[in-house]
Amino acid sequence: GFLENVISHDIFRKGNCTVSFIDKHPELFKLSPIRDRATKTLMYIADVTVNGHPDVKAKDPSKKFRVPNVPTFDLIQEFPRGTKDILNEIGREEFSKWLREEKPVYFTDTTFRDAHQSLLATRVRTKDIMAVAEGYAKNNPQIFSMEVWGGATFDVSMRFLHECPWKRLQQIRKAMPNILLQMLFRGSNGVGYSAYPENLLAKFIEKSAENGIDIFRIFDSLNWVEAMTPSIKFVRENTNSLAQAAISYTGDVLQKENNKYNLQYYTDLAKRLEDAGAHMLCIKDMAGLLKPQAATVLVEALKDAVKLPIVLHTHDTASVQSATYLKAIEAGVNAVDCAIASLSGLTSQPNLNSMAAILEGHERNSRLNLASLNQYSNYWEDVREYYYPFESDMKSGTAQVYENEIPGGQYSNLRQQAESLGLGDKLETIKHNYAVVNDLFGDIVKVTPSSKVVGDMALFMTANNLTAADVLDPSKNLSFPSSVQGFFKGDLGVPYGGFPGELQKIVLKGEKPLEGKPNEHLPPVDFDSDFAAFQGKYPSAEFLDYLSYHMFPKVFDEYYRHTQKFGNVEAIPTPAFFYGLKLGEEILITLSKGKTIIVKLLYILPADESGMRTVVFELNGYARRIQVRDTS
Ligand code: 3PY
Ligand code: ZN
Repeated sequence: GFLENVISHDIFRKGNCTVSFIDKHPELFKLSPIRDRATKTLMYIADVTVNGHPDVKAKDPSKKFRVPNVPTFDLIQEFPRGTKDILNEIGREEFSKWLREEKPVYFTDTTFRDAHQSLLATRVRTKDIMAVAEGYAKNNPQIFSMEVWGGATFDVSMRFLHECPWKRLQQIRKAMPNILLQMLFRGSNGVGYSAYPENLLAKFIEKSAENGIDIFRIFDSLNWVEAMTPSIKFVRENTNSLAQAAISYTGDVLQKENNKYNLQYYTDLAKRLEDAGAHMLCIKDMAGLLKPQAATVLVEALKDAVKLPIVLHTHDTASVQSATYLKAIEAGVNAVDCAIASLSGLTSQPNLNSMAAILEGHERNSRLNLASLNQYSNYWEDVREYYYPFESDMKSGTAQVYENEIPGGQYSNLRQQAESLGLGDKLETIKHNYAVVNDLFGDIVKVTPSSKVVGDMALFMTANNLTAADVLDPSKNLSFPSSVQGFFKGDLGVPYGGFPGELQKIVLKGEKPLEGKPNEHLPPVDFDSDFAAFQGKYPSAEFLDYLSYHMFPKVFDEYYRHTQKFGNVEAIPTPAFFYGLKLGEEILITLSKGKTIIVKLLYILPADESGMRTVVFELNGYARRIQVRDTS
């Protein structure tokens, strides 16, 4: 950088160099942007190679990766007509009626969001998605929608992948202009874990639509309609997108006695969400509890109760949810959520490829391109290997989920959490306590973030060997986890049927619970003055970054600093991103259109007395030395 600038400077080359030469020529300190980016990229790779990736706990040095085969597609071919074209042509009210009346059943593909959230701790990187996005949209225009955003992806992409979630969305939008793009939105909790001010939610929804979201799947972690209504309204008023209201399914609708979540409960909710302005209704079976016979009853009842199209989401934790889909399809459900074969099953969604195959010849068959889907499954099978440290060790479906009701996305997380608390061998107790906590809390809906509260409490009970009776004994004076205190204070709203009063008093220790909606007490964001202050602190950040910051201030701050130090790491191939380079290994990195660098790791010198190591690369054929501190 600097030295090369000096050596190549005219004055220096002519030998006219005086002592003040450097002071008088500030341009010597300017590096070309692409050179600067290349250096930052090398710094990142050098660091991961020497110190390992902080997120990868157990690296397998013998691991070899296959080169994933990207299915071919025609680069210059126009995008075939898809659901996005239909929405654009007829508008959302007509679209909603159209879908409701369609004979074939449609498929939402969750591969880019829920599938990897539930199987790989949400770690799939933009680069691996973008390698297939355009081809997928061209080869599979029959797909109803792609779930690509929201849920945990927003947080994880910044926190662990050091990527901008908005840029991911923009790129997918560009690559898939013919298919509806969908996100999961947690109602007043946005894409976070607690309530946000209403004007921030409104702005977030507006910008999400502007950047590509066509369908907002909106839920509340306690099925509290009041908390979902504003989001539905913002979609209606601030965008041309579809508001898909989701009812989180819990328990068993067929259970005869003492059923808090009976058919009436669901049909009432559905009507209220229709009245609130939803364009579509989703049965969100986040734990995979909806049994086949229950699906028949529930789908038929909801179709009777409302005029909206009904879609069904589930997780295949019990490994029988394709049976549920078949029953739901026969009962008239309009769309179901599936994941590409190699990222399906267990805590993820049912298998898209197999569903397509078993529907061949069925009167509601929707003629998916099975041969193409199988090629994409092969691609994802190879790419999945990159993410091996994030796999859960679940090997088969479990019928225990009907007892513990743990959501798919949480199931795989719980083991990691248990291990980090030194409770790795107590997983059975934790799962059992999860159900005990649910009873103590009065049988609540468990989905992000209420599921996290139940999980925290189950871990707390397990760690401290507590029984339900201990928890209910005020003389124990327990210091409950902060999420549990917040829950009983009303941070997430009020559960259906109210809080169990006795336990609430014990947890709150005399403190008064909040009244009204959890975000009612939050002051609105003053966008003008606040954004200016934000830019003062983060000079190269933009308005979308500002929204990211408001969702996750601390995570954004770290993401920003990472970007300052290492540049945009999105372009680094996934194996190098997580595992660094091996000696002699060479990779291509496309930093921007037409700017590809060739990076080869030549050697690494031992640490000097101050703990620094020199990593020597070949960059486009020239040696480059990078200094990193060895912290390994
Ligand atoms: C999320 O909120 O991220 C979920 O996937 C809930 O099911
Ligand atoms: Zn889900």
